[in-house]
Amino acid sequence: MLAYKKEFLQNLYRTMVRIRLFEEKVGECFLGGELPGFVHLYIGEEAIATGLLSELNQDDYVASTHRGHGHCIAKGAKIKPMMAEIFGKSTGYCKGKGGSMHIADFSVGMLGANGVVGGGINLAVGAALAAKMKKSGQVAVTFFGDGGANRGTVHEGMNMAAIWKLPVIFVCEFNQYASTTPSSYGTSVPNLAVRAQGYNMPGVTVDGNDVFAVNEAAKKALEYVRAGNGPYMLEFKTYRIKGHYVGDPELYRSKQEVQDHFDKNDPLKNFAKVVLAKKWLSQKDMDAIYAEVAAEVKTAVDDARKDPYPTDSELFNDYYVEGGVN
Ligand SMILES: Cc1ncc(C[n+]2csc(CCOP(=O)(O)OP(=O)(O)O)c2C)c(N)n1
Ligand SMILES: [Mg+2]
Repeated sequence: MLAYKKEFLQNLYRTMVRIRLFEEKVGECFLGGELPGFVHLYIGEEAIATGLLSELNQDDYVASTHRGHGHCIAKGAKIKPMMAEIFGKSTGYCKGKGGSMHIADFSVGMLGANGVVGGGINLAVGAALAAKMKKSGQVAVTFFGDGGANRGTVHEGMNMAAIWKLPVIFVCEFNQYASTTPSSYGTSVPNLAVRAQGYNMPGVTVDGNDVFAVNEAAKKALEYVRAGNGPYMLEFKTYRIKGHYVGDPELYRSKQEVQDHFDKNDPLKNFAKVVLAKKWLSQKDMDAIYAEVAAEVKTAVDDARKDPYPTDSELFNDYYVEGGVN
């Protein structure tokens, strides 16, 4: 294994813990009846967003999914306005009118979570087309699940990105389920990366619960895409630890199956095992980061609880963005 700078390792851990603790809090608040709408948690998949998006520049683009909190956090969105948005408060990213599945922060290249499965694909392809036309050097990353992989938009987007050699990375988060449907039933091949061949782009399958494997794969993909070779597909194998949404009765799988995955393959524990064994970080280093993030998440929730809801007069504002995205 390669050596990494201490600061980089601390940042990886901080981002993974930030996602984990943010999601645990969101789950708790939802079950406490404090949140409107639906929330889909990213717990167990933290290494993917973290290992991959840590390699992007701030002005590179990300188009996300319904399970988007982790992507937003790893791209640099702030957790206070994220939490406020999920609470429906006027201090949120969309002034409380979007909710969990519409969090966006154009200032850090986050084009938005997306309630439409496969809905982020063509946004990313469009952003990549703009980047290519402007010769800005920016890349676009788009996420989709093992279920979303079967949407037409993925195939349309991949073909267009391939023929026009657009700087897009197509990222499949293969977490074994699409809502209640196991991937073994709903998806034609065990490794979706083979589909990249059909669009004449590289496609690799990587362990998505190993942040180092994710990061190495991300660096290779980015080098290829930034060099102007066209799109690239990354498939990350992972497991959805929580229900499809908070409150999902999960009648389609056993508690034992979930527990086994969490005990044997939690991305945070995997990270800790490596960095402690190699003495890259100490337990003390990690505990300090954990405590700092726990306080940050607590403040975000405390503030979100106190903040006001948008007023009725706000209802028809903000339908369009002045000037668009740069
Ligand atoms: C176009 C569309 N069809 C169906 C849905 C309902 N839906 C929301 S999430 C989901 C499953 C998605 O599974 P996957 O792509 O594997 O992502 P995961 O939830 O596992 O992260 C479905 C069917 C939707 N939101 N949009
Ligand atoms: Mg899935």
